[in-house]
Formats: sequence, structure tokens, C-alpha cells
Amino acid sequence: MRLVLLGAPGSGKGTQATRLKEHLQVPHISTGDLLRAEVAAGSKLGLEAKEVMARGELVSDAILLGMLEDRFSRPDTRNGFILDGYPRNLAQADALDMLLGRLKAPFDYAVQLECPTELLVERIAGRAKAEGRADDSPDAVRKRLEVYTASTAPVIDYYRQHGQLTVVDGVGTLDEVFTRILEAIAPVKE
Ligand code: B4P
Repeated sequence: MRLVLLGAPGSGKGTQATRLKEHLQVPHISTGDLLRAEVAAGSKLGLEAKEVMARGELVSDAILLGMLEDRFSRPDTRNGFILDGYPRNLAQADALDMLLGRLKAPFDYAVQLECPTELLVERIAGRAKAEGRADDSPDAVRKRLEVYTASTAPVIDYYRQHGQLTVVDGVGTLDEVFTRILEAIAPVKE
């Protein structure tokens, strides 16, 4: 299973990917997690990404592509993957086509988790209290939602136009959303 998970911040991508990884037995590749690991390690790349992420903006396409090329070169991705948080703009969608084309492994599904904005804001506010992530501050969240509308929504339209998009209702309990995703990808899973 080669799955691309799309959706606004707070739509449940990372949350559901963690569960899907266990169920499908494929690696979960989260560009947010990869970036946060670089920040935590204090690497040059992490230092560059830290401020950009805290402002709720997108880290440069070149950094992201380099990180992904590196991650996809590892053998555990040969039997599938769940890609979470990428692509976030059209240039990244092109880069992903090239990367996966080169690896002879196009994805099976791009699943978009759909959620109303009020619920996104509510969920992220909950995480801000529980985890205190720098980019969960109200200003950063506002910016992340703007970036999503301006840069990531066109990616969703692009996949829709190419018949590559599956929309899943992201409203409900973790179990309900998880079951809906499994139903949506069932034809490929078998
Ligand atoms: P991400 O780590 O991808 O952050 P996110 O969009 O908020 O998604 P996440 O997966 O963490 O949250 P989820 O909805 O699961 O990106 C962070 C930053 O990294 C970006 O802003 C950007 O700066 C940078 N970045 C990442 N990828 C990039 C790229 N490709 N290009 C450039 N920059 C990039 O969960 C949110 C909350 O909702 C959680 O608390 C969860 O518990 C809760 N929740 C989820 N589902 C729920 C449900 N059904 N019911 C109740 N609560 C739920």
C-alpha cells in the first residue's frame, strides 16, 4: 500500500497515519516529524526550519525534497508507505511524481481528510494545551490555515482533476475516521 494522506492542519493526518502504519505494516513518513527531528537534533537544516515552522509557514521545497529522497532511499519503503504532510504545494506534487516515478512506485491513493475549520481550530487548541508545540500558537495556526488554503488546496484540486483523490470525512471519533479510511482504500488493500 502506497498512501498519500492530505488534509488541513488538525484534520487527523498524523493521528490516523500512526494507526494505519500498524494496520498496514508499512512505514509512516511524516514530513512534519522529519523536520521536528532535525530541529530537536539542532542540525543546520533544523536551525533553518525551526523559525519557519514556528511562524506556520512552509519550509523550502528544496529542503523537503532532499529529506524525502533520503528517506525513500531506505529499503523499508519498497513494500509501501504512508506519506503524511507532503505534498503541500504544486511544486511538491510535481517533485513527488518525479521521485515516485523514478522509484517506479506511484502511489495507490491520495486520501484527503475533510474537516470544517472550526473543528480544526478546536483540535489544535487541544493539542496546544497538551503538548505545547511551537506552531500550535493561535497566530501560527491562523497562518497554517492560510497557507493550506493558498498552497495545499490546489494540490487537492490537481489530484481530483486527475482522478487520484479519495475524500474521507474526518469528523468523528478516531475509530470512526480510521474505519472510513480503511473502507476507502479496501479495493487496493486486497
Ligand atoms: P505537520 O506535522 O504535518 O502538522 P499538521 O498539519 O498539524 O498535522 P498533524 O499530523 O501533526 O496533526 P493531526 O491533524 O493528526 O506540519 C507541521 C509544520 O511542518 C508545517 O506547518 C510546516 O511548517 C512544516 N512542514 C511539514 N511538511 C511540510 C512540507 N511538505 N513542506 C513544507 N513544510 C512542511 O492532529 C491534530 C490534533 O487533532 C491532535 O491533537 C489530534 O489528537 C487531534 N485529532 C485528530 N483526529 C481527531 C479526531 N478524530 N477527534 C478528535 N481529535 C482529533
